[in-house]
Amino acid sequence: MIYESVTEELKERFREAWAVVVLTGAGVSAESGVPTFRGGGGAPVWKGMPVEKIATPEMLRADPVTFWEWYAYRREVIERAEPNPAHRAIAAWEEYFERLTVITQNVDELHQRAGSHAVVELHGSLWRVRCLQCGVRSEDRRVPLPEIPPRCPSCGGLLRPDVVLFGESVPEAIFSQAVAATATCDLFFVVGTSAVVYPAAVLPALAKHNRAFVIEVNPETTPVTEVADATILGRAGEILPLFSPRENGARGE
Ligand code: BV8
Ligand code: ZN
Repeated sequence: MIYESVTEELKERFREAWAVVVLTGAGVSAESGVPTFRGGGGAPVWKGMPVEKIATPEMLRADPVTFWEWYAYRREVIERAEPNPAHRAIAAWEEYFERLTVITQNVDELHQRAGSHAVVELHGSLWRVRCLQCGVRSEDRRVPLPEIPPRCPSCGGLLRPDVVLFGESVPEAIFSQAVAATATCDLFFVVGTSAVVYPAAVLPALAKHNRAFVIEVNPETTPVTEVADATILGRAGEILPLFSPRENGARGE
């Protein structure tokens, strides 16, 4: 069902919920000035290449300079970006519900910067790196990077971002956390994702199967729209703050 605004009925669903999951994609960071992948369906993101081509282990091996130019660019954009009202609204919801889990496809850590604590990073974080030589994983927030491609401080090996590239699997422990939260929630938000990338894209259907109420927030319809109980056509930064627990005070007050 398509909605142009947040109705009283949807606010009632929000107030009544106990265990909430918010699945987010690049659209939740769009109003922070972080470019989306434009529907995840083939639009070029860097030097004419779509995300499906550049965000691959093949690209990292074949052309580490071009691969890392794109990630260095994204790190610079994200470092300058601030969480927007969508990230902040989701963070504020945490104290209102018995359980609130953010499952994000994003690698920008803007949910954490907005104050969210329970964040499942399906695709990792571009603020962590891993050495291809010695395997050491570490946090790396240097902007700009001292060299492209960056090298491991302890063994000089090539570093890679600690993200899940296309063709790589989401770590089992991470995905089962996402499945567990999805299978036991009564309200499931899908915010700012084109829902074409798997396995993240199976989660809305799993939520529906577990009889959660599914609310999609996106300026456009997506494959989730036919699964969702409500698709609110709008920008996350405008829509999410309208579900404000503030009005109702914390539960039980
Ligand atoms: C796996 C890396 C296999 C980190 C990402 C052929 C070959 C190989 C694999 C496949 C194949 N065919 C299918 C696959 C599987 C593949 C896949 O799903 N491909 C798709 C394209 C068909 N999946 C994988 O490869 C996954 N792994 O399957 O492993 C396997 C299986 C078993 C055993 C071993 C191995 C790995 C998937 C993870 C890939 N890594 N990122 C990084 O650098 O970011 S995914 C990448 O695309 C992004 O990270 C992001 O997560 C995703 C894009 O999705 P969205 O977040 O939805 O962003 P998008 O731009 O698409 O959409 C934005 C939306 O926001 C839009 O709808 C827009 O309308 C909306 N919007 C805009 N503004 C706003 C807004 N909404 C609200 N408010 C606004 N203001
Ligand atoms: Zn190393």
